[in-house]
Amino acid sequence: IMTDTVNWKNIHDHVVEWVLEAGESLKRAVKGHLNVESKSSPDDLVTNMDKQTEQFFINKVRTSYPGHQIVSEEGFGDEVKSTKGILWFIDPIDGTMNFVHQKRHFAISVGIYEEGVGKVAVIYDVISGDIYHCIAGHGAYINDEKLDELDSGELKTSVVAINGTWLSKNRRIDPEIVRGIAEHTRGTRSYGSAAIELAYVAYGILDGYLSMRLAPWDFGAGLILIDEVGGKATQVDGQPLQLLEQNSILIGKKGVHAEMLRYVQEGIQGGKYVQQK
Ligand code: 2AM
Ligand code: CA
Ligand code: CA
Ligand code: CA
Repeated sequence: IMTDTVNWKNIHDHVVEWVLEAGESLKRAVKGHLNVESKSSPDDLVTNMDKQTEQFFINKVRTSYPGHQIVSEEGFGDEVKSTKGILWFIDPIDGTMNFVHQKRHFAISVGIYEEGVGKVAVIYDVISGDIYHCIAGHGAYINDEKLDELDSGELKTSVVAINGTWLSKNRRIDPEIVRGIAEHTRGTRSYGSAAIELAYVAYGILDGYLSMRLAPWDFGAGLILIDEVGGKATQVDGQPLQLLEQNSILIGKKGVHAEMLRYVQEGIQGGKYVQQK
C-alpha cells in the first residue's frame, strides 16, 4: 500500500463537509421527536439519530475510501483488531444525554489514524457551530482561527473538567483522589461530552480533563488535537493510551497533567484504589 500518497487535506475537507451535512440533520432532530432507548443501563442512551448519523458516515467512508477501517460506537463499523492501515474513529453523537435532555453540548467526533499515528481530527460542536479540526503537523484550528501552542499551566490557576461520577463513590477510582485534584484547581466543570471537553483543552479554555471510562471513538479525534497543540494525554496512572481499548484518561497542559498525575500516583502509593488494566 502506498500510504505516502494519502491526501490528508482531501480527507480532512471531506470530513468537514460531512459533519456539516450530518449536523443539519441533528439540528432538525433536536427540535422534533427523538426515538430514545437505553443500552447497558437506564442512563446509557441511544437514539435513532445516533444510528442514522453513524450509518451516514459509514456509507460516506466506504464509498470514498474503501479499504479504510472504521471503529464506531453504534456497531455499524468494522471489527478492528489492529491499528494497521487507516483507521477512522467515529462517534456520531458524543453527548447523547445532552442531545436528548439539553438539546445542545453534543458533538460529532471523527479521528483518523494511519498505522496508529493521528492524522486528521474533526470535532463539530453542532449547536454552537464550532468546528475544531486539524491535519497533523499543520496546526489545529477552531473554525478559521489557529490554536496556540499550550503553555505549561499550573493546577492552582486551572479549570479542570471532571464528571461528578468520579467525585462520587464509584468502582474505578477512589473519589478521595479526584477530590484531592479538584481541591487544588481554581474550579471544575463538567460538560457531558468528552469530545467537546478534549476540544476545549486543545483550545486552552480548559486546562485539564479526567475521565475513568472513555472509548476510542470518544478520544480518537481529541487526542490528535491535543498532540498538535503540545498538550499531554495518558491513562490516569500515566500509562500510554491504548487506541483500540476503553481507557481512563488524564489530559491537560503539560504542567497541569504532571500535577494531576502526581496526585493519582500519591493516592495509589497510599493504598487508594485506581482501576488498572
Ligand atoms: P456518548 O454520549 O457518546 O455515550 C459523558 O460524560 C461522556 O462519556 C460522553 O462523552 C459519553 O459519550 C461518554 N460515555 C458515556 N457512557 C460511556 C461508556 N459506558 N463508556 C465510555 N464512554 C461513555
Ligand atoms: Ca453512548
Ligand atoms: Ca462518546
Ligand atoms: Ca456516542
